[in-house]
Amino acid sequence: MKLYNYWRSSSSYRVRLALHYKQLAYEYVPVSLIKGEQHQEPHRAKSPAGYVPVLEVEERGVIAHVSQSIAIFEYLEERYPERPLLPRSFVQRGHVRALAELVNSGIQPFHNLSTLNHVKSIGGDEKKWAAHFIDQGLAALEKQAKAHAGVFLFGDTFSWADCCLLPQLFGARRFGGNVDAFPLLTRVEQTCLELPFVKAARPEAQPDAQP
Ligand SMILES: N[C@@H](CCC(=O)N[C@@H](CS)C(=O)NCC(=O)O)C(=O)O
Repeated sequence: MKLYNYWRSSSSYRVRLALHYKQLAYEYVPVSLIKGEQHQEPHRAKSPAGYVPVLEVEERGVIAHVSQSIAIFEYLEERYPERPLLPRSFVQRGHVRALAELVNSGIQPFHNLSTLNHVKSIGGDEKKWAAHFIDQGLAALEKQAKAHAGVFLFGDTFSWADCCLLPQLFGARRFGGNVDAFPLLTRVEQTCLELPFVKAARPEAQPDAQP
């Protein structure tokens, strides 16, 4: 497998967490969002929408490209069910998916690079814009997670919810969000950051990381 990704992209970080948790080997292929490589060939052929991450897989001799981090989670879960990242019960799976979506559709799109560039181009304050949606989204996540949190964001097993939480807190700090206002989220984060597979997936540990 190859992962086309960028060290600081939160959706890329989600997928690295899933791959490292499942102990799946992959080749790291950097795509620089700062240089605009996501919009150029050869990346466009793999992601017509111009996004990272993209997971390249080979099934029965055919190479395929799976994009969108949640779709990649689904692919990995079905293809490699060992070391699951979803609970067994259908209701619990629904709860974990809901936590992941609070981040995936409720926060990250608002601070995506192309969103911020557009806000700026129409005269908006992109930093204030991002901070607003991050604070609002993390408050919703903190509230919703309370009912079922354990050692991790959902129960006592690492899940998709944690794969989305860690990159979102990393992103929140980048954009000046006040993460200390969310004691449950930061407590789970501290626990996760001690785990060796998390350390391996962190942005700072990637080959294209910048100081
Ligand atoms: N919902 C998508 C989001 C993909 C996405 O927004 N990727 C960002 C980086 S986190 C990107 O490639 N942005 C490039 C751009 O906006 O030009 C996912 O979960 O993979």
